[in-house]
Amino acid sequence: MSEDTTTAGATGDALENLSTENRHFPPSAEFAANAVIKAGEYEAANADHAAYWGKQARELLTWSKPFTKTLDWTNPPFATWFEDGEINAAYNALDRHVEAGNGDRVAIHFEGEPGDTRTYTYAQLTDEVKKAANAFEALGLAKGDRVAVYLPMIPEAVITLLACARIGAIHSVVFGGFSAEALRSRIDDAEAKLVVTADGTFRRGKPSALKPAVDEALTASGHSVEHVVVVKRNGEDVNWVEGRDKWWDDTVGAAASEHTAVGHPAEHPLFILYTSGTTGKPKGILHTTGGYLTQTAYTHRAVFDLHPETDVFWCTADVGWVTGHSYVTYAPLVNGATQVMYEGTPDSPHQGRFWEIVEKYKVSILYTAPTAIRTFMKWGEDIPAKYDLSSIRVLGSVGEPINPEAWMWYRRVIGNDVAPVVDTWWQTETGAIMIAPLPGITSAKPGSAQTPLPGIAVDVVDELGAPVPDGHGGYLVIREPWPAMLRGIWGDNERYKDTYWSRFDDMYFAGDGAKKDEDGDVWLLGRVDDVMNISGHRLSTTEIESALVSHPSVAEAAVVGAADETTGQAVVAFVILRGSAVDDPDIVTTLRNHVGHEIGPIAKPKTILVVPELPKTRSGKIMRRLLKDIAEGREAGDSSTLADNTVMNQISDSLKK
Ligand code: 6R9
Repeated sequence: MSEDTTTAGATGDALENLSTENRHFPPSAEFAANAVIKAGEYEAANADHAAYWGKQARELLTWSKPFTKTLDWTNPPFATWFEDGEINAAYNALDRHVEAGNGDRVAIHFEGEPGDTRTYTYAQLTDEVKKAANAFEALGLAKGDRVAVYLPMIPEAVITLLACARIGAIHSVVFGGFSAEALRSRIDDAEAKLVVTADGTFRRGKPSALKPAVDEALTASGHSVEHVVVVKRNGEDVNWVEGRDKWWDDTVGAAASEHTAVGHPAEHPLFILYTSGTTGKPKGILHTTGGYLTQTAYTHRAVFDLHPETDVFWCTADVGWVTGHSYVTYAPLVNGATQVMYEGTPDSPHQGRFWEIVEKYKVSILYTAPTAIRTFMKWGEDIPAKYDLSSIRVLGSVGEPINPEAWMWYRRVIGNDVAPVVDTWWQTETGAIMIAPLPGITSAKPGSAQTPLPGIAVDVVDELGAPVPDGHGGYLVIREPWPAMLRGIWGDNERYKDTYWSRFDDMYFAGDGAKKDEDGDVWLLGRVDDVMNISGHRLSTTEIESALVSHPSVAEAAVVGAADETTGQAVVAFVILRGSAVDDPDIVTTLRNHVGHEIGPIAKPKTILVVPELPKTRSGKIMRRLLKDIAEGREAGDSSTLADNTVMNQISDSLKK
């Protein structure tokens, strides 16, 4: 880890705050007595981790061919789980619940942003997925083909993903907030044959288009896409390419609802999901079927104390992120739960929308992100106070560290001072939750994810890979393979080894800083690399820098994530302009829009500072640490290793003007 990429400053501050945290919230006797996972589970798992996961795989899933092997780790870092078994993910999420007599149970309560609603029972959702599977096959899609999915949060997103899984096609969801450019690079990398999209969606009461980005992404010749299936959602006019484009209603709508699911090998790829790394090029994280389904289903049940007959689960994540894969598309349905799916933003048409939805559907388990919680805090507690939130039983948090104050507010205001809060740490790469309290067992501590789940071996180590003693901080690692672990980076095994398995011997390096407190509980402290976390979304500093320098007016750019009260971090860019751009009064707006066009609106810098120079080491590395000091309004720290030590003064002088 080079000096300029660590976040030692921020980590140090976080440690200060944590040392004063001594509040504890044990489960009530009643909660503990009715909990799905009871005391003794860690011990049961510790006897033999692989055997424990084998037991979960058999109990939670239906296999068309039972496996005889659990873990194979003879070729690290490439693991296989349940390798000789066969399973169909869609059958597990759908058909088997109908066959078991639960076809009338609601699978999805959909709430559109404009207020339109749809309800799908398990029987209805099964029919829709079968139709989509038939339609996709009729378009020439076969097992192993890739499908790019560029959809809003509407039921067709879940239907598309499950239809792909059913026929063994590999989905690659691209978040609807990403640009045509980002979509194109992901389509090309995975060589997708089909794109599923919509005319658009709604954002804060207005139609917002998606199809034009697909058209733009497919203008270049030589791409792999044969067909584009378009869901009609907002009714706006769209361009149409005859032969290539098909309306969802004309293809899926017209298809037969009979379709037999066959088992796929447990290690058959289920999906690719691109995520930002420390370099400019996003990584296509590859997940396979059996292990992924096992751990997502297990964690959904254990961490949220799911009782599928009575609970109503709502995960607010978009399907464009891993949370929307694991805890919207797969786990809730595999577990036969009833869930809410919401298309829009929390403030449309008013700031009480989330609580209105909780009241309307009697949501009992809510899973959202700290950035949303901090926004609700800012809006004030009189807003949730207007709604009946008494159905809430368990509250989950994911995406970034949750500060103790937000945790306390969440529990008190949304959880009526009784609902356990579970802070869940995991990553696109881990596939499923890895560290979290178990609500019927753990005495919860505000702000800490606390304990690796049964069967998961997490540790915090120092620079050299030695475990740190309790009370100390270091790097978060995972010591053993786990069922939902990524199986690689699409098309790039070397990068997989380099990124995750080369920093420490025989350990997975997560890229996060962490601390063990005096009880041995784990506290997450944020990234230790060049990955930023904006509202729980991962963005790479390098990727945004590349976007900035691709503009003709920019000579050089450096990007940092600066602490932000609401979004956790905010993107701050320092740019050196070329020639006459210096006199252009609109340059900042131009550059923000350029980044929006290159990557997507979420990547637009909150602040762009025009500077004459950037601080660099003698080897030419930008010292982001110093820029971060400026961006966070601090006196810049030690700059003795700069190649030119007048640079920091030049920068601060230029910013005063
Ligand atoms: C699920 C998801 C992963 C990165 C991860 C870490 C941060 C996620 C967290 C958390 C502290 C938590 N992160 N959950 N940090 N506490 N409970 O968010 O996946 O988008 O891949 O991001 O998010 O830094 O490394 P992904």
